[in-house]
Amino acid sequence: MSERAYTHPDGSFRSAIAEAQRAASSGTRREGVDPGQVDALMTEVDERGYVILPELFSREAMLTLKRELLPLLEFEGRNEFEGFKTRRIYSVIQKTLSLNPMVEHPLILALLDRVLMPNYLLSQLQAIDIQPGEARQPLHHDDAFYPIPRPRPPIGAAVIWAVDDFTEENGATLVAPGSHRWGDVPSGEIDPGTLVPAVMPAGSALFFVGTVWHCAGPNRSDAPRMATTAQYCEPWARQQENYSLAVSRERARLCSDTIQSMLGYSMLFPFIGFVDGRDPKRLLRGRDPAERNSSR
Ligand SMILES: O=C(O)CCC(=O)C(=O)O
Repeated sequence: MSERAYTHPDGSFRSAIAEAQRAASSGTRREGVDPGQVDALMTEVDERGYVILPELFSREAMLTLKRELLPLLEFEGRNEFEGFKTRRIYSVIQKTLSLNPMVEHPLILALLDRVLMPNYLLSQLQAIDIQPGEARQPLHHDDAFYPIPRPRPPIGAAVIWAVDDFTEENGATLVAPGSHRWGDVPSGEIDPGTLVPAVMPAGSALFFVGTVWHCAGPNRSDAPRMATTAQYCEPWARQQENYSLAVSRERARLCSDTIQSMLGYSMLFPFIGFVDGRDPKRLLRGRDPAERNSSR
């Protein structure tokens, strides 16, 4: 995906900030990540809107993760979108830190660095366990709730991690290749026959930009299909999960600096995200200025 194509063309304030921040971060190299590999993956993302990253975690790691997540899967979905035969975990970081290595996997961060502005945010984090007999989820693209007409740059990006093997039978995510370039299309006009299942072994990741149409496939197998998913958004966009309320400060302190930033303990300088006129990360280091003032 060419960054240039997604640069705001009007020379506005926002554009100037974006340019300055991109320039400041252009020297950033994610530890252990080959920039050539990222270039090649981004070529695929540019062409199709998504890319599969095989086996970033071991099958054993996924089995351990599954054991951790199963007791937290509390309720069935409440509508067609959540899936009436699908169980989800929300507010994940408040409940377990076991998804953190996925959220901040270096290769994922290296891709996000190319798609979003620095200090991008975590928008939501979930586990999704699709039970046998579940129907296909309604088609959607993840940044559809930002009311900005398409075609346009993505406002977010997402990763779906296969905790179980993803197969055509058990509900592998279905993606519409090239749909990130579409204008505003009613979902009913999309031919389901053109959707491609993201078949991948456990521990693999499907990375896609927020403009890609996709959905969970129907689970026609006799076993559940577990995934985790992290969505990220531009630092100027509102997060879907309200992390300042969903994740306590004590819990955020247990996270890495990167995840703290993604939860919202960061700023898009100079004016977005401040607390008491300064970087909110101070709240995790010292005393809360709101507490200080309210104690007077
Ligand atoms: O579980 C999947 O494969 C996709 C889920 C999804 O796209 C969603 O719930 O937004």
